Amino acid sequence: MGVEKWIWLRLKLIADAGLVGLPNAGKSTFSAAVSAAKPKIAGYPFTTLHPNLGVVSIGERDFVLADLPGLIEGASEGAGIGDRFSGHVERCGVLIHLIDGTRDDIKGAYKTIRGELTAYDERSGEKPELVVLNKIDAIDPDELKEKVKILKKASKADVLLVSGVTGKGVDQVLYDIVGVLDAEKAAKVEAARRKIEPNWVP
Ligand SMILES: Nc1nc2c(ncn2[C@@H]2O[C@H](COP(=O)(O)OP(=O)(O)OP(=O)(O)O)[C@@H](O)[C@H]2O)c(=O)[nH]1
Ligand SMILES: [Mg+2]
Repeated sequence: MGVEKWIWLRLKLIADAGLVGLPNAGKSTFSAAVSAAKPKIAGYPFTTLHPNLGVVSIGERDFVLADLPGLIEGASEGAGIGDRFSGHVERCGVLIHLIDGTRDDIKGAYKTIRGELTAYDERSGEKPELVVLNKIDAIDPDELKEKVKILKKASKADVLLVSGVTGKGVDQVLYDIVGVLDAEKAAKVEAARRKIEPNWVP
C-alpha cells in the first residue's frame, strides 16, 4: 500500500565563504571583482534576490564564494528577503562581512548584521567572520581613519580595507579567507583524530 506524504525541502547552497552585509554594501561588486560571476549591480537595495556562487582563484587555491542578498533589521523574522537568505549562511565556512564605508553609521551597520546573524541561529552568529570596510575609494583619508577606529571598536577585530570598484585590498581579503578555511580544516582533522586516538598530540 502506498503512503502519501508532504515533504518541504529547503535549498541551502554550500559555499566556502559567504558575503554578508546590508543592502548596497557592495557584495555583488566584490563578487564580480574576484570571480567570473556576473551579478546584477545597482545603487538601490535588494538588487540581489537570490544567492549567486562564484569560484575564486587566489595563488594556487580555489574556493567557492556566495554573494548573498542584503540583510536588514528584522531579517531573521522575515523582513526584507531575509527568509530567503538565512539558510545559505549556515553552509558557509567563513563570512565576509562587508560594511559600506560611505555610510554615516558604521557601528550601526555592523551591529545590525551581527544581530540578525545571531538571531537567525546561534551557529551562524559564531561563524568565523572577516570584517571588511568597503568603498574606500570614495572616503577621504581622515574620515577613513575615524571609521576604521569605530569599526575596530565595535567588532573587536582587525578591519580589512577594500574597494570592490578599484580592486584595492581585495587580494588580502582572499588570502585571509584561505587562511581561515585552512585553519578550520586543520581543526576538523584534529578533532576527528582525537576521536580515534584520545591521547594524540599534534
Ligand atoms: N565607490 C564605490 N562604490 C561601490 C563599491 N562597491 C560597490 N559600489 C556601489 O554600490 C552600489 C551597490 O553595489 P552592489 O554591489 O549592487 O551592492 P550589494 O551589496 O550587492 O547590494 P544588494 O544586492 O542590494 O544587497 C552600486 O552603485 C555600486 O556601484 C566600491 O568599492 N566603491
Ligand atoms: Mg547584490
